[in-house]
Amino acid sequence: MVKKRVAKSLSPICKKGHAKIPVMETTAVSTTTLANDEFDRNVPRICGVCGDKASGFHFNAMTCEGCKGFFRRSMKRKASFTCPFNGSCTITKDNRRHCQACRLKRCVDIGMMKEFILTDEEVQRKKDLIQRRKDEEAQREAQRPRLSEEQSQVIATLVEAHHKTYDDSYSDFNRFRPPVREGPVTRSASRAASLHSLSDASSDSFSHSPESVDTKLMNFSNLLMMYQEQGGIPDSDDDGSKLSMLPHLADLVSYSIQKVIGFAKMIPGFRELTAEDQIALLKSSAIEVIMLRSNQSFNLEDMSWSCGGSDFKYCVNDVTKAGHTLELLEPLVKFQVGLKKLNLHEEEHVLLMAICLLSPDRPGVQDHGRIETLQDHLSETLQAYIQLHHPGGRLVYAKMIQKLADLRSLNEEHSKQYRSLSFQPEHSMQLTPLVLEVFGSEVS
Ligand code: VDX
Repeated sequence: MVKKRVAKSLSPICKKGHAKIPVMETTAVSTTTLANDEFDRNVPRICGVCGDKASGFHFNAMTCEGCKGFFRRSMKRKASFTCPFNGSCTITKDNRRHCQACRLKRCVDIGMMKEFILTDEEVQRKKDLIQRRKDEEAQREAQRPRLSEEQSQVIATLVEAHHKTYDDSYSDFNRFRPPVREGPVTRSASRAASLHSLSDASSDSFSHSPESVDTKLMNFSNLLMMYQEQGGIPDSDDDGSKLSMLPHLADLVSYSIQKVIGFAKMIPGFRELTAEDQIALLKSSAIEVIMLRSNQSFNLEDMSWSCGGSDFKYCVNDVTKAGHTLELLEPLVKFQVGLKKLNLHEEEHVLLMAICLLSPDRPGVQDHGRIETLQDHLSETLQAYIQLHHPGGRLVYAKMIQKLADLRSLNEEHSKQYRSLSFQPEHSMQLTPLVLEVFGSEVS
């Protein structure tokens, strides 16, 4: 089959210096494939013959459907026309039917070539090719690996559990003891956290009777409500050791613990663990899950947790007024930034929280094997999800696992600073029974 090189000067389009003309392997130059070529993108879509709206490249020139058909018919019929006028008619959309001779001449002038016209056989071959591609694509789609029914179900359950336990309006925050941002900042905060009093304020937290974890969790929330109703009268004079943000942040964390418990109970398999294992997992992971879930309110622009209005916007400085130091807060903010930048899908975010909660290597867990199986199942679901639904997410899983490692050391540092805080009765009295219970060192 003869392939003609298309001279660059043939069409006005070529003259503009668009370097390459896509001459195809066979003469079967598509009348439509060219339309998708990079090279037509900057070309005005106006028919080079009559000025009508063009539908793409046809037989090597940008033309409308009408002139495409006209050229093909003329060539197939080997027609020869004569101009009734003087052979220099201007062809327009409206008069293009008037002079076939000048219209055809214009076709040739702008570079249309009969060699580009497909024979009937070629047309059929092209149709077959298109159909084959369609079939292949349909087959690929059918063979694409998918999440199992069970995996999809787990994800749906976790997403729903999270929606039920994370309120984006943050309206409940109005029920917490109010935030107070006052007093000498860093000095009092760091002093409070570095003091190691020997008094143990958490010894009077409620005892562990052999009731079910559900009853215990119920007690948690009742106690929290009672505690909240008592409230705390803000002390206006500042002796330098008062942690003005502690009541509010203690209530925020206490409230969040309840939500984490609610979320945990909806993780498939969690409720079937023994009450002891449920408690061991919650006690050791609560702060990590809170740090994870708080990423939803974390704001990269001002590096703060923004939960509506300026009252409920928490910056590092505010947290120092709850007795914590930069030794925790600096890596905590770094963690939040790194996590935020992963741009996790909600599905990934909830799976990460569930995986964190179901870590078998936590102090006090009995049925290590069972928890490991549950966690493995979630990890596989997460990996499959990322592979299938996170474009360019090859490294996302590894980065998420690194975040779990970061959380362990944040947990470690928080425990250390929390211990200092809880050793001081004037501070531990600002905590809630639930916080004392969950972050306390007693084992059930
Ligand atoms: O996202 O040692 C989420 C709900 C919202 C808001 C939120 C923010 C979490 C923050 C910001 C949530 C303030 C300081 C916090 C941080 C996570 C951990 C950190 C609470 C909680 C503190 C180091 C925790 C100190 C707790 C304590 C005083 C008891 O659930």
